[in-house]
Amino acid sequence: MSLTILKSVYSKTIELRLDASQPASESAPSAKGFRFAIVASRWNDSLVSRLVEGALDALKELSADGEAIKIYRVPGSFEIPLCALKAAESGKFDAVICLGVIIRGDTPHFDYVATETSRGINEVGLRTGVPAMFGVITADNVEQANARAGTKHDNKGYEAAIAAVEVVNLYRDSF
Ligand code: DLZ
Repeated sequence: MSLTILKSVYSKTIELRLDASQPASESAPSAKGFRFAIVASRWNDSLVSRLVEGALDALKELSADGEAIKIYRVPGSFEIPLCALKAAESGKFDAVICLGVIIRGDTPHFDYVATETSRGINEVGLRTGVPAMFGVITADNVEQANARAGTKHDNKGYEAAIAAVEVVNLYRDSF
C-alpha cells in the first residue's frame, strides 16, 4: 500500500511516495499458540465493533485459536490503558490489542482523551514487556473514522492484530 503526500514547498508542489508500512515478511507469521486480549471501548460503538471484527478476522486468517482470544469492553478510550495493563500483568496474554474511536468535538476534550489513551497504551507495553497495540482511531470527524473502520488494511483493528502477530513472533524468535 502506498501513500501519496502532496507538499507545497516555496509554492512548488512536489509529490512524495511513501510506503505506508514495512514490507510484508516473506511468509505470513502465524498466530497459532499465542494468546491475545482485545480491549475495546464502547464510545462510538458502531465503529469500534467494526474494529473488533477486523481484529478477529486478522487473527482467524493467521490461524489463532478461538479460545485464545478474550475480548474486554470498557466505557471509553480513556479506560483502555488500565484494562490493558491488567490484561498484560495477568500473564495470560502474549499481546494486548487496544481498540477505540476518538472523534474531535467542539471542546479540548478530544486532546486529553487521545493523548492519555495513546500515552497509556504505550506505557503498558513498556512497563510489562507485553506488546500493547495501538488500534485506536483518532479522527477529526465521523467520515475520517469511518474510512479507518473498513475492511482489511483499511481497518485499524485488522492492522493492529496483524502487527500483534508479527511482534509476538519476533519476540519469541529473537529474545
Ligand atoms: C467523554 C468522551 C468523549 C467526549 N469523547 C469520546 C470519544 O470520542 N471516544 C471515546 O472513546 N471516549 C470518549 N469519551 C469518553 C472517555 O473516553 C471516558 O470514558 C470518560 O471520560 C470517563 O472516564
